[in-house]
Amino acid sequence: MSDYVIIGAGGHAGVILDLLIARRENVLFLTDADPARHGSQLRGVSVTGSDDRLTGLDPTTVNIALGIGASGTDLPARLTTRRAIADDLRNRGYRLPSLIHPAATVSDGAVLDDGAQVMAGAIVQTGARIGHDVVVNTRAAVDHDCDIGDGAQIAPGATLGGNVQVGCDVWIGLGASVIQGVSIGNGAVIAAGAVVIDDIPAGARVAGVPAKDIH
Ligand code: JB2
Repeated sequence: MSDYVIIGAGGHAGVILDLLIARRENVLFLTDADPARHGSQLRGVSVTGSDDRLTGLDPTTVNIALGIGASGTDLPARLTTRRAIADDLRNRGYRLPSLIHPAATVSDGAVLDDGAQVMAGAIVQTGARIGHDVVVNTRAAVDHDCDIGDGAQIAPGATLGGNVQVGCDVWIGLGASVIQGVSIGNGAVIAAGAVVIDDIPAGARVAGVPAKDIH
């Protein structure tokens, strides 16, 4: 059992807290930038204050779990900000271990970088690389030999075929599908339910079946 502090106390943090409890880790407290959340509790764990609550904690003994997710209104900027928060914590000496829910299926032949999070029901197949601070959310599937760039998020129920290359800070929306072998450039946003059958350039926003540019 390791000690953890969760950064953020909204929806994503609740899911991360559940994951850590399911793994029988010890969550000391949560922090949140919003003072309105201070003093509240999630599953009996206190939201004690903002990130200055980390001051005085020994980074060699306390792990950090990033409990901030992303929403549809401010993508992909939110993903870049989230990754900067994680990097700042690493620069201050904190560890952000990769986290796998016990009800996820991750191949021994997959590689998860620090800060990667794989939620309940998700599947990560052999040969896949899941980058730093990536979220493979509930029931998402990442098939063999996919490469998921740092900070990307695969929303619940999204499906990637084999050997899909996903850039940094890419958002793949709820239930979207990406056929095998496609490349998606950095910062692209794939809308919920889209079906991607061609390469997507960096920064593009696509939606529909098959997915088309919506700029
Ligand atoms: O730098 C920060 C910081 N920035 C935002 N430090 C700390 N400690 N907290 C920060 N926050 C806090 O994260 C905000 O004040 C807010 O309380 C929380 C984000 O909560 P919210 O529920 O708005 O979103 P989320 O990021 O937890 O979840 C989103 O992304 C998930 C992937 C939602 O869209 C979820 O539905 C989605 N599953």
